[in-house]
Parts: sequence; structure tokens; C-alpha cells
Amino acid sequence: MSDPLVLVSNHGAVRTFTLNRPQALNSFTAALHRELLAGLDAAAADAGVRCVVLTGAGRGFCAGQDLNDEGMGQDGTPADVEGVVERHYKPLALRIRSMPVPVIAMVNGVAAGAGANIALGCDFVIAGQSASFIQAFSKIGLVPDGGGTWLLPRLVGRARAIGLAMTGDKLPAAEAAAMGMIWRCVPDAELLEATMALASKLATMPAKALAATRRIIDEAVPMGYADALGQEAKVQGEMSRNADFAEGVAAFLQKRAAVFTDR
Ligand code: T3D
Repeated sequence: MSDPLVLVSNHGAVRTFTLNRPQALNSFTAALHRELLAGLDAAAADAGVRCVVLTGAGRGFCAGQDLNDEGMGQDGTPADVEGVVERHYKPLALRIRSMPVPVIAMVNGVAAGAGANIALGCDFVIAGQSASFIQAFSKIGLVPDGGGTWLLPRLVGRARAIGLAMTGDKLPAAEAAAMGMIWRCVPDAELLEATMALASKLATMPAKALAATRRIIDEAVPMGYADALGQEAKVQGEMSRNADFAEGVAAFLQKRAAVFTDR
């Protein structure tokens, strides 16, 4: 029997979901999305769960979309990037943001593409010192999704949001914490303990008030999260029909530098 794509464990009232595709840096496949969403739905319905932690197995947190998975055009069919975003990333991002309990991303390693933005959509991000955040989309001719266009400017301001999204440069966890993009950066050896201390504290707090706090903070900004996610899916679909996307993915899989020609 194959390993589960998501490991689930409980520590008191804290439920931890560990993305479990370490050989591909826990990048998202359709099957991984289905398992994670089902797990989060079950946690949301379980009154015994009072805080959720999301993390990754091995040396990475999540490298975003698995560029070999269905919908990516590797089987010769046209890439259906808009569909992938609508079917998987939008429901996942909205599920996390509507959980009745706080959600902590425990970022144990690299978080790239939608992997970075799914982490940033959690209520707290605690990262180990060796972790990093990469808005990898521009490198394959796409735009940020997974909530990135909505989250980034709110977290770090327009200048840094544009800089991170356009360059696709790696942002070390300590710098992410210094610019207010994440809650904390801690030594790797202390990551689990620091996360569990926060999760255990949140689990004792009034869940309804915490969920309402999240909701009214999110509603107090002009463009709705769901609208931004919908816009991302639409523009992502447009970008995926460009030659630069095919070239970016091919170059990554062939381990060579991409040559972009669209304009
Ligand atoms: O449908 C849609 O596309 C819409 C949704 C889009 C959302 C997105 O997330 S788009 C962005 C997708 N993600 C990326 O472009 C990131 C690609 N990965 C990387 O750039 C690098 O792997 C990292 C910078 C994250 C880490 O680099 P490094 O040097 O630490 O590791 P590595 O050697 O590149 O990766 C380790 C293995 O994981 C490697 O496999 P191998 O050679 O050992 O068999 C690599 O191919 C695999 N891997 C990493 N990321 C992905 C991946 N395989 C498939 N898809 C990936 N995204």
C-alpha cells in the first residue's frame, strides 16, 4: 500500500496535517489536494479540534503545484491551469481561511509558488531558520495564485509584494519575519516546540472570537478574498496559454535555463 499523501496526528486539541510527498518537496497533486481538503473538512466538523497545524515532511514545506501532475499539459493535452486553480487552490485557500479554529503554518523548509501562499493564508506562519519563501510563478510565466495577490500587499506592502512576485527571488525566513510577512522565525531545532506552544495556547482560547477576528479583519479591506482568488484563476488561465508557460515548465523539468520569448 502506498504512503498517505497527508499524515494526520493529534496532540491534545491540536491536529497536525503533514504534506507527505518529500521526494517532490510536497508539491501539490490533485490527489494531495483531495486528501488535505477532506482532512480539513473533518477537522472543521470535529468539536475536539481547537487548533490546526499545517507542515511538510522532509526538507521542504511545499513547492507549489506539481508541474508533472494532471492538468499541467505534460501528457500532451492543453494545460488547464485555470481549472486547477479553480478546482483545487481556491477551495483549499478558502477552507483554511474559514476554519472555525486558528490555523498555523509550521514552515520547515522551502515554501514556493502556491506552497508559499497557502502558508501565508494561514493565521500564523512560524518558520525555521533554514526555511524560505519563493514567489516562483514569474519564473514559469504565471502570476501569483493561492491568494498571493491579495495576501502579499497586505502583509508586506505593494513595493515588496511587487518585488517578491516579479523577481521570484528566494526570501529567507529571517527576512520574512523582519518585514512582517510571517509571525516568527525560530532556530530549526525549536520550530516544533515553538509551534506547539502557540497551538496549545490558541486551543485554550475562545475559538468563535478568534474566527470572528480573522473574518472581520479580512472583511475590512476593499477586495474580497474570494474575488481575488477568482481573478487569480482567470488570469492564471490566460498566462498558461502563453508559450512562456510551456517553456518555463519544460525548462524546469529538463533542469535547464528557460528562454522566454512572449511579449
Ligand atoms: O496548474 C497550475 O500550475 C496552477 C497552479 C500554480 C501554482 C504554483 O505553485 S506555480 C509554481 C510551481 N512551483 C514551482 O515552480 C517551483 C518549482 N521548484 C523549484 O523551483 C525548486 O524545486 C525549489 C526552489 C522549490 C527548491 O529547489 P531545490 O534545489 O532545493 O530542490 P530541487 O532539486 O529543485 O527539487 C527537489 C526535487 O523536487 C526534484 O526532483 P528530483 O530531481 O530530485 O527527482 C524536483 O524536480 C522536485 N520538485 C520540486 N518542485 C517541484 C518538483 N517536482 C514537481 N513540481 C514541482 N513544483
